[in-house]
Amino acid sequence: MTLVEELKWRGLIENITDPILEEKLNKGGLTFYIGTDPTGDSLHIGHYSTFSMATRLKQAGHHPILLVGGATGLIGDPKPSAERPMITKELLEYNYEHLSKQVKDLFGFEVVNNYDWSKDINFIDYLRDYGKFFNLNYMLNKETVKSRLDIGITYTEFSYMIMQALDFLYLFEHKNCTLQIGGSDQWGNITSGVELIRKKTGKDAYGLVMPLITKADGTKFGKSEGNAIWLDRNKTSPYEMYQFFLNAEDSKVIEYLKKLTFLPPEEIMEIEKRFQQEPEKREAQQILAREVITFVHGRDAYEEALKISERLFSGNIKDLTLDEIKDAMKGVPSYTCKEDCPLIDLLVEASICSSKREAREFITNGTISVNGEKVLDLDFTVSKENAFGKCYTVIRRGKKKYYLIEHA
Ligand code: 629
Repeated sequence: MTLVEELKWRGLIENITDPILEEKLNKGGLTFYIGTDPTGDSLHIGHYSTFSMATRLKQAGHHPILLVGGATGLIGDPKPSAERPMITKELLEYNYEHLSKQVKDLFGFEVVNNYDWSKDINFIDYLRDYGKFFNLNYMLNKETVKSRLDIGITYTEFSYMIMQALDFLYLFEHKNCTLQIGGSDQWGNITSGVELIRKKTGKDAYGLVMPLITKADGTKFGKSEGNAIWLDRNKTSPYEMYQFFLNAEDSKVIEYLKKLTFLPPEEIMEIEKRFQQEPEKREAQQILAREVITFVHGRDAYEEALKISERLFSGNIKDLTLDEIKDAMKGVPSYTCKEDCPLIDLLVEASICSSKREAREFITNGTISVNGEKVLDLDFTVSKENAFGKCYTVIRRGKKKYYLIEHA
């Protein structure tokens, strides 16, 4: 397979600005860039999916530049739903530092900041040197702007595409960067740059966009219980990430393997065959989790996540350290217990059971375990003394439902 054939097979190309780009991609040697705005202090799995494309191109002999938008982040890329609240310059700087470090550590790309070349452009020159190249009808026809016309868009956000176009022109002229890539939501911004370069220099530059990854119902991929899956392990632990991928939908998991991992096509096809025969084994999900977590957090973190997951599943919770328990219990329902409490009462208070009658029934039929041990004694008391580290009691109802009791 050529590079382009492989990218198509993986479903990573939604659109390109010129068919000739395919040849250039197969040949190697292009300098290209992808940009991100420092609107948060960490990348999330959505960014990972597009940045890993940059890694693929790098592996095929192209040179990536990662732009972190110290200037564009101050303006805000218009999103279809509403104007973005402006973030302070201090917060932007804080995010910038974290993001650029994260990208360097994770992907090892050269990082540039568009603030460096945008900050000194004076307003009159901006209108004379660049504004003249942007026809209003052209701008109004861009998807992002069109979708905002009825609800409203400020002049500030309306100007965003010009800023991004200036970046492309700058990198074209100063770093011989001839290609910009991004998710499909970036098509309008990228084509603005291609046009500007053509009008200003008479030369060709190219754009490539990837489809945005979705769940089976078409909604955004990368959230668990409404929270984003972050690449910063202090915001999303490797174990949480493990659970997220383990729960990938059967109808989507092969697509995710193609788009998010670097496993060679033959291997993915083999996994797909085995998966079709025994989907209940969830082997494809396990491999997906292994590959992404190993890339993002390293082998050790992956193995620890796996260990936590296996011990929770088999009920061997006693073998986990206090930190691992904390990690594992992030996001499970929790309840703070002020003093030692009969299990029956606690089950109701912590909403683990709906009534004392139900609590009694669950205990008697062996559905409830406390800190990894089945409890059949109706008079059992949950105590701080017997809690993990005198802090946490873990209650399991049935095979999978975990609850965390914190002892105050
Ligand atoms: C200046 C800023 C540039 C080029 C790009 C940019 C950022 C761009 C943007 N990107 C998204 C982001 O910052 O808003 N205007 O969160 C995000 N991106 C990765 C993918 C994306 C996109 O970082 O392109 O499609 C998500 O997968 O939404 O000169």
